[in-house]
Amino acid sequence: MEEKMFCWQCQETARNTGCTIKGVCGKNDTVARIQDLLIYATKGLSEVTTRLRNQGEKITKETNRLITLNLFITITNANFDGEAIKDRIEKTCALRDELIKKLKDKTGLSKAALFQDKRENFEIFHEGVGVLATKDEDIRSLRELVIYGIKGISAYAKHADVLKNNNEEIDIFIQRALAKTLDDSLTVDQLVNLTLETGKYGVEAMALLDKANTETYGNPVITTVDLGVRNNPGILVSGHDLRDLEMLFEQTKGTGIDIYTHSEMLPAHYYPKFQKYDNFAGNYGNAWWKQKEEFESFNGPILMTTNCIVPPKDSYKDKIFTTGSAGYPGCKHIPGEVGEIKDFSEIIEMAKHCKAPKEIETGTIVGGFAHNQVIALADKVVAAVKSGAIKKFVVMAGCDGRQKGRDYYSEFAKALPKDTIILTAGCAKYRYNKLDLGDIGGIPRVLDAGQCNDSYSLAVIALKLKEVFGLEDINELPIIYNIAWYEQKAVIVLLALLYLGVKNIHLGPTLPAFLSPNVAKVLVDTFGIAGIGTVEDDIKLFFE
Ligand code: SF4
Ligand code: SF3
Repeated sequence: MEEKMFCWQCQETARNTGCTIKGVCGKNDTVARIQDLLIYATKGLSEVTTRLRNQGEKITKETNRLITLNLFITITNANFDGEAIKDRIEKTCALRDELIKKLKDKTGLSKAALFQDKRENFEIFHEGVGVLATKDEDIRSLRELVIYGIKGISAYAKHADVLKNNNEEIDIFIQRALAKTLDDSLTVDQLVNLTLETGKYGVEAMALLDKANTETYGNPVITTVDLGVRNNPGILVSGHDLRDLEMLFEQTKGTGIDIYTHSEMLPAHYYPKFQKYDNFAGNYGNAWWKQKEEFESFNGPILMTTNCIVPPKDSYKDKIFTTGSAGYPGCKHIPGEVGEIKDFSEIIEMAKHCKAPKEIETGTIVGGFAHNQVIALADKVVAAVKSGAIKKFVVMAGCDGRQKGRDYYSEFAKALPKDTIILTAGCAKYRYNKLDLGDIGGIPRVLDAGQCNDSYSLAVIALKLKEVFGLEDINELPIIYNIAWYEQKAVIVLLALLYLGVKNIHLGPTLPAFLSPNVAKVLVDTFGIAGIGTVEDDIKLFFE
């Protein structure tokens, strides 16, 4: 049956089965169909590039970039701008048509690689496009798991790319894997293997981004971040793109405009290079889903560099600017390709005429515990473990979201025994990073490594501890994994951890709707993946 839309890629999907009328995130059915078509066209282009590589042709960086950005744009809450997405479908199909001319053998190309339609039809339902086009529920589940994983990889690869770090092997994998999602001859077992391979490239992409970030901005250091406000007008920056933030800092030098971070931009404070800017004022507010109240009281313009956008209220919509993968109809998009300097003057000009932000909280939080900093403290940490002062580490990385059930994470953090340390990354931290959970011999009980991509840092820390304690297996460490997910970057973090051999990860607040019962069983049987229960039951499960 033809659906208006079908999307189940995030944790908040309707009834935990799928959004079919309108997205819980605010994505309407038209934009959902246009996004589906963009993914379809991108799969077709990837089939062609993969064939060309097999015939010995080189694929340009521009083509690789087009593909990663197409994927990134369709991540939850990144881009709601149907017309901008239609532009990309046109671009993708035109490029594909050029490349098809170079193919020596055009036999057996999929419908996606041959798809043609007029722009005015991009928003109507197309047979064979979208999640439900795959009829077998296990194949569908695995195909989508792979696609969501590579959306996450694409986001991280894009962030590394703007910092002049790329690894073509990652692009080759992305395109090969996308082409495989069109291949009806693949079995469930082959797709399970492709899923695990996706995890491998997830590790590569996060390692690449870690290298890019630390080589460009220095290794994160322990940092105290202000939560209050100053008296100058400000610009609030959200999302994950550090290069955009850097360009904005360069352009606001001497203007009297302060820069604040929101949600996933908080970890920018931990990098030595950003600490040099004296107009770097602090972090304003909480996780992405609180933006309706917090953007209003901020008073100044807001730059969304990536996901997560909540459809804005009219009261501040004209102050929202998007760039990169982000987009929202009616909000100004600041253009700029990889390597170009973006022009943020309109945002800066607007800020000059705005009131200073209204203070919504005071105090500070501490972060900057990425791998280099934690390893520098290794002696102290190891001594605390050996003395019994630290009994367990609890990895509570991932995403935050608006669902009520997420109170679990604040309550779980509060209920943890006092001799446990929380290792975190991603916006999940906002559920417990202001609870004053204290410290153990000077080591804070919440160690924030950074953004969701810095979950890689947590894996590096775990591997280092394994080495220091002389253990054979990462799972022998006193580490519990209780991870919260929301969008597709968390999917790649999960697949990356599985690839690194981490077992018994608890995933919540609900298990992904896109896991069919059989695929969920494979994850449970092979990796010990489990959901969450009540705080009381889970504390018993982990500690008794
Ligand atoms: Fe629904 Fe999530 Fe898809 Fe939005 S991204 S339409 S909330 S499943
Ligand atoms: Fe958060 Fe969107 Fe996922 Fe990057 S900002 S962790 S949800």
